[in-house]
Amino acid sequence: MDVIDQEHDELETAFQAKVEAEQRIEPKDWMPEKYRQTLIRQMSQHAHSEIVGMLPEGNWLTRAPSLKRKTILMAKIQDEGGHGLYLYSATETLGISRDEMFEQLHSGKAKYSSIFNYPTLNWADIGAIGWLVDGAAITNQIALCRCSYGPYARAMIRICKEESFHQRQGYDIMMTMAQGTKEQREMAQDALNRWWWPTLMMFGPNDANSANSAQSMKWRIKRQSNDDLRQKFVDATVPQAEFLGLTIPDDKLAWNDVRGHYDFGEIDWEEFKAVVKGNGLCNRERLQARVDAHDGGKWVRDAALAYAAKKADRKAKAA
Ligand code: FAQ
Repeated sequence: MDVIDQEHDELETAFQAKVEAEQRIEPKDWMPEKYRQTLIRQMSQHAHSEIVGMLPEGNWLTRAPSLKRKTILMAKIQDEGGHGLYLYSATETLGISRDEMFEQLHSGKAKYSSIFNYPTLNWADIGAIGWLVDGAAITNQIALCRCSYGPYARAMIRICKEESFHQRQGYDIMMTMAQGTKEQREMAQDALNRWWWPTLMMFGPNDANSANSAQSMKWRIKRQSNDDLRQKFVDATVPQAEFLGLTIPDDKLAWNDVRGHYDFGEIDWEEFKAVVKGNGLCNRERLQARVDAHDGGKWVRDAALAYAAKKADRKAKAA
């Protein structure tokens, strides 16, 4: 082993010891290149999910059933945009530019959550997204508040607080509809039928098929496995559905006294793979909307840069 290799091994051992001692890794600290790349992958995909996630809900802004619901939905969607911005900023601390991240999204190289490739067909879908999708997001993100990378963990704390409001606003819509007319109850049930399984897919493949989990758990980027988080979500959500008087569309769903958890049916992994590959119901539409927004905003970015250059020039001349 040459000196450089030995030094690298020592750095890596010290890094792992720091992680295991629950000390946070900060942007200027030494980190293994693969740790940096794993974080860039996960955090940028998370940021993309927040931004793309604004689209299915944005679809209902002009058709919200009251001014109050419209105001709440507008605030919720703006929060998601804010989450994207904190996450892009946190990812930039790892040495990748925002332009590169957008390029990866627009070229299809970077993924975003499969859930946002499903359509929002009726108003109850907005309730189901808040209740189920934000509910699943919080379950996953509470664990990420203890992620070993400081900027990601800190961003998650505020994001979780906001997601908790989102989950409640979704549940409130579902409650109103579940207690409403027969048609409203049917809309609420239909939304639950369509969003239940895609929500369970948000947690990713089963642990046995999760390519990144072992390493990410060792580095304490991930603190709980995909299956453990999915189970936690199911256990928390079943009583909420019962309270609404709605039926979860899974005939294998049953409380298991021995395990102390709900058993549930198998996810359609072929559907999951197809959506992640880009062949879901709305993949093309979602990506095109992002590309169009980016292209449409070019003149604003150009103007901001020209203004900054002009100001810097004036300052230099005055000095
Ligand atoms: N969709 O080895 P693993 C939200 C990919 S935010 C698409 O288990 P990992 C807020 C995965 O990237 C929702 N791809 O991967 C909101 C990997 O491929 P790669 C987003 C998926 O990273 C609410 C491959 O499969 N939340 O909802 C999915 O260890 C309402 C193998 O998987 C986050 O991003 C999927 N569902 O674990 C906004 C949380 N699952 O990259 C608006 C942060 C897996 O190697 C409205 N992310 N893949 O090519 C995570 O916690 C993790 O990245 C997991 C996946 C748990 C998602």
